[in-house]
Amino acid sequence: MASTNQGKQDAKKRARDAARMSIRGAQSWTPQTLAEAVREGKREALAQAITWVESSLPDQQPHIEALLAELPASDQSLRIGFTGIPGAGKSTLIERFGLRAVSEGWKVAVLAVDPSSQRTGGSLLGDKTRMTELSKHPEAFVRPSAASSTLGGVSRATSEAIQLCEAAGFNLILVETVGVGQSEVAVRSMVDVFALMLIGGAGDDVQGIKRGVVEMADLLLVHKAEADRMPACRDTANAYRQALHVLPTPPSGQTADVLMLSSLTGEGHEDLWTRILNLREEWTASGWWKTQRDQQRLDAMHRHARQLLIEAHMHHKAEAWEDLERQVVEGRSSPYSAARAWVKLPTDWKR
Ligand SMILES: Nc1nc2c(ncn2[C@@H]2O[C@H](COP(=O)(O)OP(=O)(O)O)[C@@H](O)[C@H]2O)c(=O)[nH]1
Ligand SMILES: [Mg+2]
Repeated sequence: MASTNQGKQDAKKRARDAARMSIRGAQSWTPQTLAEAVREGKREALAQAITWVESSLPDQQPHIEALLAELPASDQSLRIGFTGIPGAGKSTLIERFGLRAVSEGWKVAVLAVDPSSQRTGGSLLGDKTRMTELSKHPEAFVRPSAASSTLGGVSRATSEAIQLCEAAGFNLILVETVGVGQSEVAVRSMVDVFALMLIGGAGDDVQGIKRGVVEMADLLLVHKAEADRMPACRDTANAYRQALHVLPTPPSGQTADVLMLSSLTGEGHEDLWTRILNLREEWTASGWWKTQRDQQRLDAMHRHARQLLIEAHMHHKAEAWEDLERQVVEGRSSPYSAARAWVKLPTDWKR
């Protein structure tokens, strides 16, 4: 038993060392040299920096902190989140939307959050191939989902990835997230404008749309509105327009707009772009733009604190965690007492 444990420990240590090597990268970056290269807009450096912030290794944290301290987010950027079930057409829309933006001089970064990617082995992998034109464009940067064990990890990495992209000079940040649970909430708290994508004609139950998600959205996009799908899309759009009237007024003070669009024909894209720029203008004037960003910075701080505490404890007390889990499963301890027992263990706890 003891030797198996020892073997396990050795394997874990080897895996940790390998992870550390790949995070530091082939070049031995320091936070300062990496920050400098990101500021110069070097893509490999930006990719490497995002890999750093995705790391949850406790001894990487000081490097990450030093890196982020050198690279502040920008107040001049525009951050837009797109959510919707798989197949709603998010990636297709983002590619078209992004290409249009670069043609107008924006520098576009696309980030994806997919909490299901661990289970499916990376369901967003196809996106990179689908956003083929955008990912090849010199004024764009496309980063597929980080595979992380927890949603906390994915979202933490994403909010920092936004900051890094902005420091690298990207001023339009597009975040794609699969609408399958908490990821929408996480992404909502990172973007200025949040769009929910619907497919015309499909029922709410099919679309897996929850009222909570509709309430978070600034824009509802009835997608794939073209040709013989138009009547169904019109019905869906009208149904949502009516439903929105009975929902509470969102904190922005503005009821969400419902737009119909197709990324096949491009119909409605002009309207979407105008609507987003109008929202920015209106919310800047009303003060909501700044209020929302201030609140988001505080949310991020709280999220980090929770995550760092858990990670720090897990690093030192992983075995105790497993013991306590067993006690809970076997009914020898209640979930609450087990959690308390774990938190109260000293960090230098040894079996
Ligand atoms: N008819 C139609 N199909 C579309 C449109 N946008 C995307 N699609 C198709 O819908 C499917 C899913 O698209 P994708 O962008 O991968 O969806 P995602 O999973 O939400 O990212 C693909 O087969 C696309 O070609 C559209 O505007 N109209
Ligand atoms: Mg996609």
